[in-house]
Amino acid sequence: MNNKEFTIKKVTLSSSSVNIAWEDNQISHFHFLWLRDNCPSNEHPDARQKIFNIINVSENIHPKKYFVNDIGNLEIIWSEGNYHSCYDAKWLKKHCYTIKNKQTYKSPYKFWESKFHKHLSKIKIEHDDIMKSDEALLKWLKLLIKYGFSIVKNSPIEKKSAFKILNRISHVRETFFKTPFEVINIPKPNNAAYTSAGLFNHTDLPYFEYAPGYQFLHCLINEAKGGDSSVVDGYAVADYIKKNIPNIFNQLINTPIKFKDNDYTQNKTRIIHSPIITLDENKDYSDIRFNISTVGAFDIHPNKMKKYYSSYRKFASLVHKKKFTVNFRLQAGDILCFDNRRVLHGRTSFDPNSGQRHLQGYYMDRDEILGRLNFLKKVEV
Ligand code: OGA
Ligand code: NM2
Ligand code: ZN
Repeated sequence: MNNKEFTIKKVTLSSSSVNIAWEDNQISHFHFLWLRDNCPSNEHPDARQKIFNIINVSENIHPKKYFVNDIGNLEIIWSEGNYHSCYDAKWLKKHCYTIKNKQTYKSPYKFWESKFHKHLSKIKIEHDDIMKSDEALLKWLKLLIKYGFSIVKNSPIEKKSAFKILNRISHVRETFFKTPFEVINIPKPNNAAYTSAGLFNHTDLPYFEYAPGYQFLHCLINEAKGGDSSVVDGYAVADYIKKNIPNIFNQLINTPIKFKDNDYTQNKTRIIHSPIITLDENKDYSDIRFNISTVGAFDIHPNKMKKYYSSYRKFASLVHKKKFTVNFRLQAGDILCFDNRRVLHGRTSFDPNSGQRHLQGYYMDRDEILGRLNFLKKVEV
């Protein structure tokens, strides 16, 4: 039995839409073209992709006949081609754009600051639980969206062993650093990460047009003096700037700056211009792109340089402020997981002669996290 939410009380027609009054007193208007375009038989049953082209009907298409059938679904016989469509009432309600557009946007993100340090148990999750249960996997994915940050505890410490848990989500994003990339100090380093120097809070690979969505740093051993970790919620910083210094916020969302990589081991010179903060279609935060070590010489207009530098310096200063930084030390078997286009990360310098330090890094696209989450949540499309 359908409950009230999905039960059609009454159907009427207006000049361009089918209007449904539901038993829960909600009202939906479905445009004729929208209904014809979304007839379930338009989709290939196996390929699950549309095999109908909307330009094959006219803009004047309308129902010749419509009714609610005896199992409560909407049936329409169209004015063109005598075509018959049957719509599942539940599907219609769930996809109702009249209702959806009345709702105000609710951000999926929860911002955090330094104080979050006391609540890190919220974002910690056991390796073996994720391996064994889809429920734990779902919890992990939700943390990665909500906080953009999670620490997997008690993972094995064999080299490359993080592939197994990452493959519970999906495949990795390959880059020229290879997968995993080895975070150790090496002679003649081709990247600041491959030294024992401290790293300012940053997002990785801002010189890629499409910077990796997520990063996983698997700690195999951390026995050197120093090498402590820091993370900062870039969205929280952006939001602070938006609320407190809106003129600087406007600079940071509207001014593309140069990021570059000219790694001496590569035969590529990567150059990308992008603002530090980008927003999505809901004006929510989308990407933070920031790495002091990888900015090129700015080439913005001379009239704007001075003003831009003060915005840039403000951002750089806030992402290193105590107010926003969560500090901790990675332990062998931890996997530090974060949204690399939201959360900045850094480390203090370490003394390579005092003990060994080795992290293995992996990237994954946001598509994989979101797609897997939708699947496990059984989101209908
Ligand atoms: C990196 C990085 C952090 C660390 O490899 O990009 O930021 O703790 N490493 O070594
Ligand atoms: N590593 C760790 O953006 C960067 O160059 C950060 C990336 C070398 C893959 C470091
Ligand atoms: Zn990094």
